[in-house]
Amino acid sequence: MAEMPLTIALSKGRIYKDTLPLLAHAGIEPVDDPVASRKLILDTNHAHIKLVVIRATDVPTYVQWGAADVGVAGKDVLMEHGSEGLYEPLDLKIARCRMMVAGKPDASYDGDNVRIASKYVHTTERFFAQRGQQVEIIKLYGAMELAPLAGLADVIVDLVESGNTLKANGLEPLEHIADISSRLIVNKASWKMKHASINSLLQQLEQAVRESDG
Ligand code: PRT
Ligand code: MG
Repeated sequence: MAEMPLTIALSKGRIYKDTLPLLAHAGIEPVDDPVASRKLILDTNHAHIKLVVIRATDVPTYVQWGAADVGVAGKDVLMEHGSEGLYEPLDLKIARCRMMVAGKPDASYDGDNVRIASKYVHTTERFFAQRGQQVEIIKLYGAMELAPLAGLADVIVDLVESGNTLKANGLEPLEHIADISSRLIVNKASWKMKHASINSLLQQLEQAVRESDG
């Protein structure tokens, strides 16, 4: 019996790089390199398994709509996108960082009328609403660190790994919001329809994570 086709959505960059060894552990290897080939759909060593390489923020959308059966997405992206139509069965423990409030060392952001720049507008809104603070959120698409320096915002909400980017711009992490890592996500209908192959992939990835998370 031919196996049912399986599409896996990944983003280029650190998620792709860190997911490859986990997939290899599950016996899945891409035939082309997405950077060299510029292909968006990559064949693998299994005829029925394809990888699609898309923007990190688009991965939950592809999986939610079933255009990909499974995907790998950062928890930051998932918190912002919401989990409709998705299961999140496995923490892959890759691409780890923290979501933080950051700003100038003397920044104050108590009370209302605080302006916060971020690409995570929903997550930021929820975080401050939970402690009863109504803030003004300015949506940015990149270079968040510039916002406090340019007087656009009092503080930012962004991802911090080493802290070097903040430091290079005279900013500091001020408050922890969430620990971030990448998660395996699965389309809910695919989970039912393709249960055998997705479950076997899940188990192999689980084992790969256990072995690499020493
Ligand atoms: O194009 P776009 O930037 O929107 O997305 P992308 O495809 O480039 O995604 P990518 O590769 O930047 O990030 C994919 C995922 O990696 C994110 O969704 C996170 O879950 C995870 N991740 C882990 C990070 C970082 N660490 C990280 N350090 N994503 C981004 N950063 C950035 C951060 O935004 C800041 O600009 O790195 C800078 C901080 O790093 P340090 O080491 O200087 O603190
Ligand atoms: Mg990026």
